[in-house]
Amino acid sequence: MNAPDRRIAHLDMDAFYASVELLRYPELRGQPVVIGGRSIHKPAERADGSREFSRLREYAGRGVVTTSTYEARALGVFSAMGVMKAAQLAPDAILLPADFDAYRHYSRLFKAAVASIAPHIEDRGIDEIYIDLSAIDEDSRSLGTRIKQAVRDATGLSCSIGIAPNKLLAKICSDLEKPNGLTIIGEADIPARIWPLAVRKINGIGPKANDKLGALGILTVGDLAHADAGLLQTHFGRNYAEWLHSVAHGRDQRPVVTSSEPKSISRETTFERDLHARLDRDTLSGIFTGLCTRVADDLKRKGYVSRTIGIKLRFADFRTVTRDITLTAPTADPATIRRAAGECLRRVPLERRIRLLGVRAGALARPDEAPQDAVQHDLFAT
Ligand code: TTP
Ligand code: MG
Ligand code: MG
Repeated sequence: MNAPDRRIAHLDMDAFYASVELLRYPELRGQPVVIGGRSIHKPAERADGSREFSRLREYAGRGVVTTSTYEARALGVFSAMGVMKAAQLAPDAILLPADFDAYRHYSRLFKAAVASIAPHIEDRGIDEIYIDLSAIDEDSRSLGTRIKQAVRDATGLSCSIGIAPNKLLAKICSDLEKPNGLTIIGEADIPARIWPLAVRKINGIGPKANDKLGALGILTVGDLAHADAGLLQTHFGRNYAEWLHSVAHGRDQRPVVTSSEPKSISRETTFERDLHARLDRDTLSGIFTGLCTRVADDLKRKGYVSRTIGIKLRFADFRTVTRDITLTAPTADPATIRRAAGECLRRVPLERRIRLLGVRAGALARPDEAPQDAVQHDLFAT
């Protein structure tokens, strides 16, 4: 059973990055627009003040689609698809580079707008939150409508909200009527609304579990709810089997955790062509320093210092390695991060060409929580 008095909302912004771009370029409304270009794809301003946009068909490179408008999705273009592939499906779609500062700005705005109505919020990333509505005495439809309006007033953007007895169901529901959805379900609606859905709609059933369930003939949440407990245990182990069974019945007790702090801040980049550690040394070094600077900027902007610096490398053969290092004192200083990341890099054999490079700052703390005695130099513990 779910606790009888809980009412949880999940709110997710619609086509978030793309929608923020449409605020800036309203003439693109109604068109297929894809976020995923580089800065050269920024629109050029003509003499008469109108803008000239890049089209997908002009793109060459290995970038992926970050997100797309619903008009682009109708043409088959979705997040994580290669931009070149997307260009085959929608050559005339508009291509724009990402502007993370703008997205972070609107992220803060929409969260503040929700907080003005319902302050019990769990931050789940740039465009989504859980909201515990249990203490608010107002019916779900009117409250949900009011929150959506507050988000629109503050940002000009639309979102979709699911309201349900718990986080699991709320998350599923916010997706059911996207975009601009408001989906409200109670316990009694589970068979009709949740059971027909594919099992991968459940947050926590990843591609592997999804495939395994499929092989057992378990395709929908309803199939899962009615699956034999012994069969599930045999294939998934006791804990996961029990979890599968309970989520299929829409049960979830997890609380809405108000101040969720990020565990790490990272930046990574996939190169236009695979780079060689020695032959492309200068290029690599410049990119590496740039990543460190961006991580340092992110830390400062978000108000954190970090105690572990790590790197990620993906080679041309897609093998991925990571290394990290613990500092003796936390930092947000780009030079310190660059030196620590350099230490990590020296611990990786670099015979193969490199496809992707990333820098991560972990073990985050607020500067005022960090010990003040260490100066930000020569901090390497290892
Ligand atoms: P999502 O909420 O998953 O997607 P969305 O807001 O673009 O569209 P939807 O209406 O379906 O919610 O992700 C939020 C933002 O995160 C998205 O606008 C861009 C970014 N993102 C990535 O950078 N890579 C990804 O693979 C995905 C899925 C999203
Ligand atoms: Mg979204
Ligand atoms: Mg989201």
